[in-house]
Amino acid sequence: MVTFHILSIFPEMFVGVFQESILKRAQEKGLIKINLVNIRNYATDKHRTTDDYPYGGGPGMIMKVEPIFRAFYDITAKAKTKPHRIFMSPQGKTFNQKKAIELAEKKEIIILCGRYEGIDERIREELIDEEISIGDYVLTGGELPAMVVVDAVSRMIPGVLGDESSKEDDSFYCGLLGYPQYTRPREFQGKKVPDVLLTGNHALIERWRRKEALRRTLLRRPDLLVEADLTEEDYKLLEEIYNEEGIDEEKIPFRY
Ligand code: 4FV
Repeated sequence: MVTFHILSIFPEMFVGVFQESILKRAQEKGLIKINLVNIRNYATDKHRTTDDYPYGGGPGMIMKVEPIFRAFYDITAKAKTKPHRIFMSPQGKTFNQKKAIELAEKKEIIILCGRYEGIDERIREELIDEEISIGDYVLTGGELPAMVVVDAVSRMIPGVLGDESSKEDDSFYCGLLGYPQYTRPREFQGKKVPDVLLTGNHALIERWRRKEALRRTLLRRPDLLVEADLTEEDYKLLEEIYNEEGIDEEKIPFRY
């Protein structure tokens, strides 16, 4: 089981998100535990202040150090194992499936959600093990990024996804983008489902899916192909794709 301790001044933002579908069932099955912590509960002044003006001037406000330190100490004191402490910020390493798989091995995870212009630097220095960004853009708070991380990590915990094999087909899980999927009706507005998918010939279907995953990755994310561990069969499929896509192999922007 993974316990997520989420520190925010807007913990109610998470309620709806974690009370639906897969994440709701994962909590019911005891595979994940979500502990929503309101940082304001650790502010001791009568206005329960969690932010203040930046030293040196400048726009906006900064999250104060004391309430966050008290919250971390309180959670860490109660935790069974030493929590892995994450701060969501645009200055962090960009989140990806590899990181989601790694974090799914943890027992206790603290996720600090920033607001305003950010946090007092002493929090980063003393309390944070790693900083994670969900992308190169600036949000109003770290809550949405925290939801993204909890969702992606939870999917990698055995038993959370109904059918474990479904994660094997995930984009990025095997280093490639996903292959095209179809369901009924067999024909829609003249657009037919590829015949191969109706053959029941699993080897043929597997080959087609691998080829389409390679094609999509080559055309949309060639950078991923460099990282992906490709088989001899994959190279043959890529040859076919070059010819079908009229791609001059010489122009292939990378060698693998
Ligand atoms: C963010 C991101 C992000 C920065 C200022 C919250 C905001 C505000 N977090 N990936 N991109 N955070 O934009 O993780 O405090």
